[in-house]
Amino acid sequence: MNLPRLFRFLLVGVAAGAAVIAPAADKKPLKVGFAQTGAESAWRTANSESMKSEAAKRGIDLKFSDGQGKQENQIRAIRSFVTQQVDVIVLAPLVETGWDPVLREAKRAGIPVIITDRTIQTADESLYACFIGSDFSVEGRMAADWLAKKTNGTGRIVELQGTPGSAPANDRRKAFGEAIAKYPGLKIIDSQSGDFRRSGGKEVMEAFIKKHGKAIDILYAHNDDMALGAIQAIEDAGLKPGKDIVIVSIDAVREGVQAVVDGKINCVVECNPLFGPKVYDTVARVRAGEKVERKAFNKDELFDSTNAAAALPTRQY
Ligand code: GYE
Repeated sequence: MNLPRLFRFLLVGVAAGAAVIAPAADKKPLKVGFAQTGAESAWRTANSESMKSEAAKRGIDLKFSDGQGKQENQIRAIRSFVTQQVDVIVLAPLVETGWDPVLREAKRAGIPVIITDRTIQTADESLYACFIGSDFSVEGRMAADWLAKKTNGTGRIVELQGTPGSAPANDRRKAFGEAIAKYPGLKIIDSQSGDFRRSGGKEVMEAFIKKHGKAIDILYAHNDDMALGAIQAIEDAGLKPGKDIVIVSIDAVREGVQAVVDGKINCVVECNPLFGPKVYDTVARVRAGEKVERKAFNKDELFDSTNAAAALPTRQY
């Protein structure tokens, strides 16, 4: 028996003994460790806020770690959650691979892990309890289908990818590429990462315009922040976003939907970040040893000129 497990074993023994004399000991707040990727986008800010405010509402003792866009920081955070003996670990994994060793450490310590937001690739599915987030392949397909319809299946596309190696960048790229392959007139002429950041979107779009000039008909951005950065680059080049270049992006943060209303983005596919309540419901169930859905996907919509203005006042993020 390793040390953490022995410690937990003793704790359970002590708790069981204490329960006889002090049943209130059971009321200890749930301790949850959340390893967040960073603060790269408006989506991320809304997601962190949802996780924090919902924890406060439920009296959960939340240990929040901002990974600052580095996997090694997230790995360190998980290790510290194990040392702090949290009840459940929640991980929003920056990238898809490289989690097995640290997840094994959590498993050995008997601490369940819930993966949220982005999926991971692992050979050992027993390393996490479940996944909660959006289906990025569906989002990529929704963007492609909308585009194919609006452009009659023709146009030269530049693509702004998210963080390299992340599930949303991988899935949004792959699903979009497969969907537009049905339209021989739609071609991706360039594709680079803007790291899901507004500054990245602006820089890469400047480079695209320098390289391809007027040959760009369409921009597909893996998130709104990069699209908003790119809009600045497009306007700086004397072009009209939404007209000279058709823009499709993903997230539907308030500023993104506003840009649709303003005619600068043509379509945003929703990716809802407000799943704090769903995560903590699941934390409680996992903690109680109940069976939970292996993969729970949020339902996402799409906004364009037909419905953005009506939706804007009710956007929550
Ligand atoms: O689309 C992007 C954020 O993982 C779904 O990460 C999330 C993505 C989101 O930075 O804005």
